[in-house]
Amino acid sequence: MKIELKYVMNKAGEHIKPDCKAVIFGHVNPDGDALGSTLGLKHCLKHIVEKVDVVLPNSYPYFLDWMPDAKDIIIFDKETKKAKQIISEADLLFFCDLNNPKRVEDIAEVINEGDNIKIMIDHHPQPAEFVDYIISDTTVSSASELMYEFITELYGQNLNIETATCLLTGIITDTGLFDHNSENLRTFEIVAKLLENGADRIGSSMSTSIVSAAAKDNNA
Ligand SMILES: [Mn+2]
Repeated sequence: MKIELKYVMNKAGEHIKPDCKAVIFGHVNPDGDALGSTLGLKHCLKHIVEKVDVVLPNSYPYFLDWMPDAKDIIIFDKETKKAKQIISEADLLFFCDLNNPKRVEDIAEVINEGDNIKIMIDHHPQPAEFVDYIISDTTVSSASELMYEFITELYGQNLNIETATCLLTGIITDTGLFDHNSENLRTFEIVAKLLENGADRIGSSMSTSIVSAAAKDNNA
């Protein structure tokens, strides 16, 4: 990992404190990587900060329902009032698997209302400068892969099973079971580390099989 990226990770990490309230956002029409990166971070931070929630602009596909804490995700277009309240009280806002406030749709209107620090963790090109810290790497397979680097840089190699499972799902779904975006050997090293930490390989792979089957159905 580039030294500059490590530096930004550590600078952003200085804001993560035990009395913090954090909200983690993923992109509209969430996929496996959006849930993987956001829920992966949530399962790490819930042992570190006072409160942490995942808020998504709209619903995620039914086949990601099994993911740890997926049912606790706050869907902004359904629970707008509750979501706005939580966002206004947050000290830390994380933007995962997205590079532009347009990708969170109506949520973008409320992210500047509270006194908060904004951190982006993403792999899409040309990140927009709407956050305090841009942790961006377009060479990684997925936001979940970059999230692994972020979490382990700050907190070491031991991940809980839920975090490992969520990050593995993000990597497997964004690479289409290593069919694309996975020419980098580092991806496979990280997958090995996630499996060592007890990641649920079957759940992660199953989600990808369903995505592939749905894509074939649509093309038929
Ligand atoms: Mn992604």
